[in-house]
Amino acid sequence: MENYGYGLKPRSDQKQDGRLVSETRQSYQIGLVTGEVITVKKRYGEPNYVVGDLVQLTEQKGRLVIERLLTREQVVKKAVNHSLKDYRQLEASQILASNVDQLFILIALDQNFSLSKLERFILVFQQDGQELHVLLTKKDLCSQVDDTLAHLSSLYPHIRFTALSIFDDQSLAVVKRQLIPQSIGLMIGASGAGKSSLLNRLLGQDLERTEAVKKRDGKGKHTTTGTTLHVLEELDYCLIDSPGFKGIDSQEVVSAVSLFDDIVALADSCKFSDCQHKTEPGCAVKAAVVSGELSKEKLDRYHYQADNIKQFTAR
Ligand SMILES: Nc1nc2c(ncn2[C@@H]2O[C@H](COP(=O)(O)OP(=O)(O)OP(=O)(O)O)[C@@H](O)[C@H]2O)c(=O)[nH]1
Ligand SMILES: [Mg+2]
Ligand SMILES: [Zn+2]
Repeated sequence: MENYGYGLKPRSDQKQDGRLVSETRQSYQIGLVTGEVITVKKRYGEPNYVVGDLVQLTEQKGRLVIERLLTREQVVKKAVNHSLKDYRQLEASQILASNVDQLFILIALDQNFSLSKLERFILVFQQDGQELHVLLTKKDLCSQVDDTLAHLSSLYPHIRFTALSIFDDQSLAVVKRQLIPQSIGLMIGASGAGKSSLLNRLLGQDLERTEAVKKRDGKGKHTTTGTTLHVLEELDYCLIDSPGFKGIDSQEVVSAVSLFDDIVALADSCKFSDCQHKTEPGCAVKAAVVSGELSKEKLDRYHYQADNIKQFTAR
């Protein structure tokens, strides 16, 4: 099978399609079926386009411009940063990327690793129609990789966890095998998690800038400032690098089901439909902990997230 650029199919009717690759204040970079990337000027009054959008181009005064949006599905919204006081600032352009088939959440296995942060990423970002992978980066900095993986997999057996290091070719090969050809993947995670480093290793060249984390607190320096789609030619894959999140709150309702499907199912049998599984009588979830069907740790994790996420819903 022949590979075409940017996941585009050639059209016979003279129309030219493009894939939005990145943007600056004044222009968009658009990938073409030929593999070429062109710059098109933003036009006053046109809608906002986002990385991953499939667009139709048209010639105007001898230059290509975006005529219309063709496909924007499977969008990933930006995490909300509540330090932004201005609501309009919050509302502006909430989409991080579109047409995302596979979502990669990156969390570093360094001294800042936190189970609750990992859970929050999954709860906020997992959605139907997108394959989720959790990549535990910097495994070379962790002395208990196997124990951590075993613990995570026992708590959340339906989530795919992969530990990797950019210095370990074998783990990079595992990641490569996860990339479904002719699909688009998006990497998200905190600053310093190693998104750009992984991208560079998969590309085989350093196209994204990377920077050491701060010595003081081990946090990243917000090195990547824009969202950019890169083509991994060998794998016939588009991978999007994104800027690290400052916080991971959501303005939308966060459902328990992506992480706590077992508790959601058990809750159907609780006496009260709004049971919190704390002190209520007739609680099927607590009964399951007593019988050993559900681990106490899993219920503790559930309570922790339910108490800390503003718009948490038990379904
Ligand atoms: N030890 C170790 N360091 C790594 C690994 N992956 C990335 N790093 C380092 O972590 C630091 C941050 O990596 P980046 O790739 O810039 O992180 P990022 O997620 O792109 O960060 P932002 O662009 O700020 O969101 C760099 O110094 C990398 O060299 C790894 O597997 N092991
Ligand atoms: Mg980066
Ligand atoms: Zn209950």
